[in-house]
Amino acid sequence: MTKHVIFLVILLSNVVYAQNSSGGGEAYPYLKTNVEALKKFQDSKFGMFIHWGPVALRGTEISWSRGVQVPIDDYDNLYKEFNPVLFNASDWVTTAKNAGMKYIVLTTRHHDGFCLWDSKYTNYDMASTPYGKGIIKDLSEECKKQGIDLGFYYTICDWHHEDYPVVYPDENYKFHEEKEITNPEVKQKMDRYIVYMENQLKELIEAYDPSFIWFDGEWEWAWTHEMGMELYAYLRNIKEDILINNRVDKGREGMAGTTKSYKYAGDYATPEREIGKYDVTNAWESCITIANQWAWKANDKLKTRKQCIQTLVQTVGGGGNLLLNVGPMADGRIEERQVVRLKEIGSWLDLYGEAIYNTRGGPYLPNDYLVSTHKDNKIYLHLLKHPDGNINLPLPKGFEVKNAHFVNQADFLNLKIKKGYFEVIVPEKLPDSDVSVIVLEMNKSTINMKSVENDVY
Ligand code: JFZ
Repeated sequence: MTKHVIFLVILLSNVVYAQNSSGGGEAYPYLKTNVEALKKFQDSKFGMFIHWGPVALRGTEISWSRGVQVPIDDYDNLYKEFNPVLFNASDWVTTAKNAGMKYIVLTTRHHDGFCLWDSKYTNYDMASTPYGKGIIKDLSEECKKQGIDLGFYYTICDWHHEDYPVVYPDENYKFHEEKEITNPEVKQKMDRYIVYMENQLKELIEAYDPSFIWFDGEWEWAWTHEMGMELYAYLRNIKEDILINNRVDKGREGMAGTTKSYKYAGDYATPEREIGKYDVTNAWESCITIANQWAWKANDKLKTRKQCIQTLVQTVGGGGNLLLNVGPMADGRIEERQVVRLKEIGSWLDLYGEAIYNTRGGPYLPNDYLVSTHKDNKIYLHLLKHPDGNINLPLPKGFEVKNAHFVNQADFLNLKIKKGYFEVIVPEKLPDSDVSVIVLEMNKSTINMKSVENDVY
């Protein structure tokens, strides 16, 4: 009997947390996203994206500068000078950890084709540099040691590989429609190229046990919906609980990154360079740079503390995760001013982390003044600006507010309950200059709370 009750509770809690996601797409509808892995991912909220490679020697954008600002011949030989003697996995992971990040996603291979590990399947890799060895082994061991999840960015396009048919730069490079390959020679090359990718991905998973594979480059014409679903199934077959972003398939809607429909494979959506739209049903992660470029650039304009923290709370309040990108320098270090900025975010999270980690977005729809998160019997109101006096919000249906106070402050704020509304009087001086957080203690668990429109604040 108790066994059945326990089973039922597990089943129900899965139902509560189960997000709509495509998983295997129309070819593999039974290949559902792993529920526990997705829950852990959504609980962790904040990760570090790392874009790195020999191009850091030039300070231009990774891959996109190949054949544009940097002649192809120069670009493809940069690895011969790439010797990041100051790379220290512990420094990178500690930097992420001190920022309050729970996972790291590293560009194992970007569109320029260079591989950051020692790959059996190519010599265009770290082992062929003066440094002489891959860096992913150290990084994965350090992540395990410090309790940080590790994911691998691996792009589908490789503009350096002889079998890959798309050439960049071409005249009007933009998102391409998928196209059937009619030339049998090209078809043969593409088939060989897919085997190359599968081999490398299997090599990465077996050697370093990543939690996520973060695909990219799926927009090029040579990649088809069928290829995407096959690759998704191939990887889930190697590691059942791996999470794979929606760029494995063709279902992504531009930079907004949402998935067009369940016919496409993928476990979460990937808005790029923007905070995703409010969506507490589907899993998503915004990737945003701490400076301007993905890869390191001297004097690249850094986002302010306020921009970073507000981006984080707006993302989480909208139901997503934030993957904040840093580009380490050619010598292997993360630039000091970036380390300092990341530490500032971490210090904010030391105080306000309870309003971020393990929460879900909403119930209030984001506006210019506030975003909200919730967990247990609490709603958190993250203030992006001073509301000038008071906050006036509709009560979620069936809930009561017991009291209101700032996170980490014992004093209750002045609270007035009106018909269907409540009002919190906000003191003139807020505890944090960039984002202060008010906790509303509710009369019951907020877990199944529905979203609430808030035309007033
Ligand atoms: C892609 C990458 O190309 C970029 O370098 C970075 O890794 C990011 C996370 O993902 O972003 C894109 C995708 C498509 C275009 C530009 C940037 N495009 O087609 O112009």
